[in-house]
Amino acid sequence: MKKGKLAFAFLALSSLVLGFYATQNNSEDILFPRATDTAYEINLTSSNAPSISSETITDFYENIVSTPLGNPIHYEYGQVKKATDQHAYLAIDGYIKNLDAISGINSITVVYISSTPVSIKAGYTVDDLTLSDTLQSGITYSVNPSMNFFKVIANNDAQIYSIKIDYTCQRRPVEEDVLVEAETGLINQNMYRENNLAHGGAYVGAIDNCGQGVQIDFYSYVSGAHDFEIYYTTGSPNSYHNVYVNGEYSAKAVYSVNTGWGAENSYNPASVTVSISLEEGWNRIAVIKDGLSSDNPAYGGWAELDYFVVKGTGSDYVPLEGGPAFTGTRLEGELAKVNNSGDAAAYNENASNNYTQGGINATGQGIDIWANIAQAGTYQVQIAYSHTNGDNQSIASIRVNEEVIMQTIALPYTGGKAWNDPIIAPDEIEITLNYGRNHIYVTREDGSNWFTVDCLVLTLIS
Ligand SMILES: [Ca+2]
Ligand SMILES: [Ca+2]
Repeated sequence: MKKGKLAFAFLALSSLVLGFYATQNNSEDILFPRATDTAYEINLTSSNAPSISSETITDFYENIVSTPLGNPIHYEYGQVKKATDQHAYLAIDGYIKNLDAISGINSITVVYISSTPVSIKAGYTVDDLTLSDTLQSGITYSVNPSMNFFKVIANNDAQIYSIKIDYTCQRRPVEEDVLVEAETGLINQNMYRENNLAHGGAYVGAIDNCGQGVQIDFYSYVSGAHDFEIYYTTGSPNSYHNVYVNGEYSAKAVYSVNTGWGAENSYNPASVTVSISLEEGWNRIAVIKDGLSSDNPAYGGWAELDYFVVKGTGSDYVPLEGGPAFTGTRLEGELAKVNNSGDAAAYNENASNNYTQGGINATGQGIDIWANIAQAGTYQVQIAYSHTNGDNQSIASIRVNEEVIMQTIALPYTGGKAWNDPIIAPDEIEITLNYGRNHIYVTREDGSNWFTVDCLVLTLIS
C-alpha cells in the first residue's frame, strides 16, 4: 500500500482537508479540469489530423484531441480534407472549432498558408461565437480569457499547419484513497486495544456479540460504488463481518486468511475488499458481527479490525471551500457498551443497522456511548426506541461528559408496535459536544419500564 498517497480520514479528515482546500480557488462550476497557475498548450498538428480522404472536401465531426490534463477536447471540422503533411486543407468557408469548453484561454496561434488571412470567432458558449479578428499566419492572437470557444474560418483556401492554444487553468482534485483507523469508529471504548504493531498503534477487539463492531463517518465527494478494504486479524478463518452504509446492509466481508490473533510481538493483518455504494456527502459505514447460529462459524465467527481504506475512484470533483461541514451522525445503541451483565443486542430488520440494544433491566442501567464527533457544537438528540409498555411508562435519561444534570426524554406509547419495530420519540433534547471523543450515557430513568435503544440521531444545530 502506498501510504504516501493516502489522506487520513474522519477527525483527521477535517484538518487535512482544510489545509488542502485552502490552496484551491473557489468552486464555480468548472467545465474543464483546471490546473492552478499553469499554462498548457493544446496543439492541433498533422499528428492529429482528421482521418478523412485526402481527395474529398467534406465535413468532419468529433475529431478528438487529448489534452495535458488528460481529458479530451472534441473538434468539429467543416469543408476540409487532409493535406499531405499538414493538419487540414480548408476550402472557402471551411472551419475548425472546439465543441468542449476550454476555460482560461490566453491566446491562439494559427500557422497556415493562404492567399488571404483566416478569421477567428470566439465566444462564451458554442452558440454565441462572434467574429473577433483576422489572423496573420503564425501570429499569436490573444483572446479574452473568459472565452471558452473559438472557430477558425478560411476566407479562401487555406492549408492549416497547426493551431496552438495556451490556457491557464486550475485542475480539479481527483478522489484518492482514504485510510480510516477502525479504532476511530469505536462507540464502545472497551473494545479499544493498544498494539504498537497495529496501524496507528491500536486496533478493535472483543467484537463478541452480533450487532457489535465499529462505525465511521465518512465524507465522499463522489457518489456510487467504491472499493472498501478491511484490514483484519482472525484465528477463525472464514469468519465474516457485514458492512452497513447509512443504516442499510451493503456487503459481506469474509476473512479467509488465518492471520492468528494479535499479540504483543506479533500483529499481521490481512485485507479483504468489498464494494459499497456511497452517497455524495456524509456516509455512516459500519462493520459489524452479524450472523445466525446456523452460520459456519456460528454467528459469523470472530475477527478483530485494524483499519479501512476507502479506495478513491479517480474521478474529479468540485471541492467545497473550507472542506465538508459536519451535519450530525447516528449512534447505534448496539455498538455501545451495555451497563449490565452484557445482554446481546437483538436482530431486528426494522432497526438501523438491523439491531437494537435491550437488556436495560433496572433503573440506572443503560448504555455508554463514546461518540467521535467531527465538529464541536450544540446538537439536537432524538432517540429511536421500542417497547410494548403503556404511555408515560418509559423514560430515558441522557447525560453528557462531565455534566451532573441529566435530561430526560419521554418514550411514549408506541401505538402497539412490537419490540422489533422502533420509532423515533417525538421529543428531543439539546446537548453540547466537544470535538473528538464524547461520553454520552443513556440510562433508564427512575420509575421507567423497559425499553430498547435502536440509535441516537444527532443533528448539529449551532
Ligand atoms: Ca488501527
Ligand atoms: Ca440500531
